[in-house]
Amino acid sequence: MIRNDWKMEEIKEIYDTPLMRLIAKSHAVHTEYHDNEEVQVCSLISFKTGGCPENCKYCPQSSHYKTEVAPLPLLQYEEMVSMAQRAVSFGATRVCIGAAWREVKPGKAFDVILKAVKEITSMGVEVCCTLGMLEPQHAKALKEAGLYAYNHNLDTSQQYYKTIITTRTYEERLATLDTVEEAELSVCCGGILGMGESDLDRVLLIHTLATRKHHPESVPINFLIPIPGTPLENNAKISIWEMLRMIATARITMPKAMIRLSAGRADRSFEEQALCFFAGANAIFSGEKLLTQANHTLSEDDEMFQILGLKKRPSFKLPLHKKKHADNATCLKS
Ligand code: SAM
Ligand code: DTB
Ligand code: SF4
Repeated sequence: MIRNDWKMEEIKEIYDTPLMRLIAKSHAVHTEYHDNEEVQVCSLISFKTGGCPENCKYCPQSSHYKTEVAPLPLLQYEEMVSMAQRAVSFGATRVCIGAAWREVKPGKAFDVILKAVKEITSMGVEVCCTLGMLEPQHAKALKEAGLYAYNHNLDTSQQYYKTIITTRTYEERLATLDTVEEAELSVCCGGILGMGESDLDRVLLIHTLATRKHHPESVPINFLIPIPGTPLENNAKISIWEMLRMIATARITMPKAMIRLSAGRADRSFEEQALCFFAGANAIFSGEKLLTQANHTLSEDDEMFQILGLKKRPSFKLPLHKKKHADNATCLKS
């Protein structure tokens, strides 16, 4: 059953369940709603890299910190299309275009994105964008260009947010999520672990996501990549056990969502990733680079898929339960 009325205490209880019991439960939920041998592969394209006016303490692209990531010229339309073609030829069924912007503004750069969204959608893959805050007219333009999803992370709990970012508010983030939903775009929204937040902050983030009227269709769970030059450069790596608790709790509370094992995968072994998939993660970002940071190579990921017997999830596939209903509807009609 899909619930939107989760109590904080219930989510905390799930999060605190003895680990083996927790992942057994989340695996069962995963199996009920998804093909547990399928993992969606999404490839990232950074249209606008670096020079961002926001001060997110974790981010290599913020202009507030001196990091190795120098601002780059905008990508050309042709470059984006050929990057997408390459990713699709390697099995990606979702392509996400990112921009280090505070918000979308109308103009030439946005027009290039709209054109690329149209062209990449015509390749038969789900296209996602992550461009910062959105006004309704921009969401509408993206939808009209064929955009499937929009990524906009809450990152952490409302209470911890202010210690990580001060150039925008949690409320602004939530407002953009509403705008995305109103434009009938699929919502991709998750967070980051390892920024110094408490277990309670993690539970609160899941509570915020799992009590939305509609759960996000995609929940990226990022693990902090500590970036030299940012205030979080010395943060400790979080343990696999904490990763599993977060993934399992997200899976149990939001059964239909795609749980995306996102940043911070590059220094994790096949064994660690296997546990994450078992606990309910069913999507990854593939390609040598995320937006600016190194990722596993394509051949490493292929080897992992082969060892674990995983297959790449086709695009536009619904969770099993939704599919059951869709099939019933067809039966009734025919
Ligand atoms: N500028 C847009 C925004 O902030 O919405 C989109 C791009 S932003 C880079 C997308 C997400 O990447 C962030 O919300 C954050 O969750 C993740 N991210 C950025 N830097 C990271 C890091 N060092 N480690 C882990 N995740 C990171
Ligand atoms: C998300 O939650 N993680 C991805 C995607 N959505 C856009 C981005 C991760 C970025 C990691 C740092 C970098 O490569 O710059
Ligand atoms: Fe800019 Fe997004 Fe990085 Fe924040 S996370 S500094 S908004 S690119």
